[in-house]
Amino acid sequence: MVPAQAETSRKIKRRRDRVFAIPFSLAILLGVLFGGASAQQKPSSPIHFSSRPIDFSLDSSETPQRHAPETMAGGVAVFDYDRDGKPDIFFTNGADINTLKKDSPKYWNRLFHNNGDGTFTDVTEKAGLKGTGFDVGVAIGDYDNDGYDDIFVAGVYRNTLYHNNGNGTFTDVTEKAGLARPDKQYGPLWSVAAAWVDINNDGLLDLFVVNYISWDGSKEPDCEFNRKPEYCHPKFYKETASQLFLNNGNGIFTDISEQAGIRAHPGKGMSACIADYDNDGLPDIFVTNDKLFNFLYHNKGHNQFEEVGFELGVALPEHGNLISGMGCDFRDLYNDGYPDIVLAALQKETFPIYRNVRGGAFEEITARSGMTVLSDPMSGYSVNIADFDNDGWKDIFVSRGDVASPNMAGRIRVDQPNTVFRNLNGKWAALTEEAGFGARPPRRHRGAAVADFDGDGKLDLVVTALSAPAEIWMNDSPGTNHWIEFALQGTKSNRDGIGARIKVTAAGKVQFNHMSTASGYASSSAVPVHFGLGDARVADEVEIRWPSGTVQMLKNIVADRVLQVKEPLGAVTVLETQPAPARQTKNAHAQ
Ligand SMILES: [Ca+2]
Ligand SMILES: [Ca+2]
Ligand SMILES: [Ca+2]
Ligand SMILES: [Ca+2]
Repeated sequence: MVPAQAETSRKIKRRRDRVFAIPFSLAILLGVLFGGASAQQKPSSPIHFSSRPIDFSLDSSETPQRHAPETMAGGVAVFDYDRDGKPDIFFTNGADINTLKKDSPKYWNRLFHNNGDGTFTDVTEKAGLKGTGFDVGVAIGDYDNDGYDDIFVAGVYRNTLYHNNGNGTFTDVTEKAGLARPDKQYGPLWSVAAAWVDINNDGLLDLFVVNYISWDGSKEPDCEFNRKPEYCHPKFYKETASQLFLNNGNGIFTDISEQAGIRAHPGKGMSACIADYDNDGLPDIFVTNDKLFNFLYHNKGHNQFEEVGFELGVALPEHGNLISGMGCDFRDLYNDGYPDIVLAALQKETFPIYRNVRGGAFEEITARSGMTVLSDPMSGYSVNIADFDNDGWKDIFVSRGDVASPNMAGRIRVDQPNTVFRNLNGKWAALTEEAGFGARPPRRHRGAAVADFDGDGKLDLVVTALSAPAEIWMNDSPGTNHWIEFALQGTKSNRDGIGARIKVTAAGKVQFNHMSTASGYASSSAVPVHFGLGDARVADEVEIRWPSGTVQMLKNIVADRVLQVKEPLGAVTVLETQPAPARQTKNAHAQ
């Protein structure tokens, strides 16, 4: 870099720093700085994002030795830790790979408070969330039902449960909760992800922990590319088993992995996503594995699961080859009431889509839906299913990038841009440059979470990338479609309403979603359940089936707002909300 260029880039950096601190509306006007669409120049793509900076860089301690955890970091969560109605951001971060200690602030996990104007303030130190070890995944859930969402962090050899004290601080309660014990069989595990799920609908969130491979940094296998160390194929490492911890309700968890039928299935787990695929009222668990078949744990009740991946057709893609299963999401793409599965994998493996056929089986429709052709050249980590253009059809965001180190850049595309796949009634349009993702350099993207950061009803994204700044993508899609969000409050059910299934009928169209904070790679999105409504200004009928079994009906719900919904105490209730006089954006209530 010649000095003149260096000077220019420093100036640009200073300008960017300033933009970070200025109000959101002005930042939109200056959006052209980031290559996004300016206020004058409306994007033509139906789904479009503009880049915003945030002062976090993921540091996984990349070394020339290429230790496996270095390329698997980067979980991120969105959740409203202080209950001010605006989703905040928590990033996990690495540590020194040799000591597995965060011996520098560059390795700290970070909590950012959402100021509401598109800017975020780092509140990590006050919150007590710096962390201690090499962290990877994060799962958000209010495990003690006190109204404040808590944080589970999955890491290499050490997981952490942080209790949210409700005053902006968190306490590490891992030991007390019984979650700090090394596994009897496997010893210290490398956990990459977790999911909060109330497996027995007793109102207490249980914890499913996804463990990856058996790893010892001092015994790393020798893998090379062009005579340089390279990250090894997972076949060089032994499998480990996932874990299921039952919430006893007194702040203590019991490991029931063995009795529950989870332990009998060791794998190389990468992510877990949750849905009740057969609509029997019990949440089921899908687990992706790296170069192994996927698992689908059917919940049989009484804290028992059976693994039905092969039986139901989700273990492998139809070509029958093992793929590098990465992140997943498990939601209804076809508005038929049965949640479908999407997972990300590496190039030449495609991003498989399994369509749920009335709860009894899954049909792989990757090729038929056009996804094979679109995703074959891509590598991806996170999958997040959400309706980004509010047309009533859920789209698929994939954070892209390869597992390989930059040394392999001559052979494969290591750094990649992100892509959103727009749902065209079951077919897909891959939007990359069109969606604005070319505004930032391609990276090895990892974790991703979805939230409406600025309250405009358009779902935004936060994405991490290895050895690079995190990315905020503000949704500035051009349409004026309507939307509604449900912020659930369980009473008999868990406070977060995780597992609640919502059916919305608007202008004769029916759609479904459910509350789950597990989506993406190592990531968690703990936000209200979002529906795009297209032209409809009113949701005519809303049916909420709570995990307790309570069915709640709401009628004539005016769109374009977040509706706070409390689980009623009666068995079945029908409530109508009066249409609001003017277009309101926030804080309507139903009970
Ligand atoms: Ca709590
Ligand atoms: Ca089920
Ligand atoms: Ca859509
Ligand atoms: Ca937004």
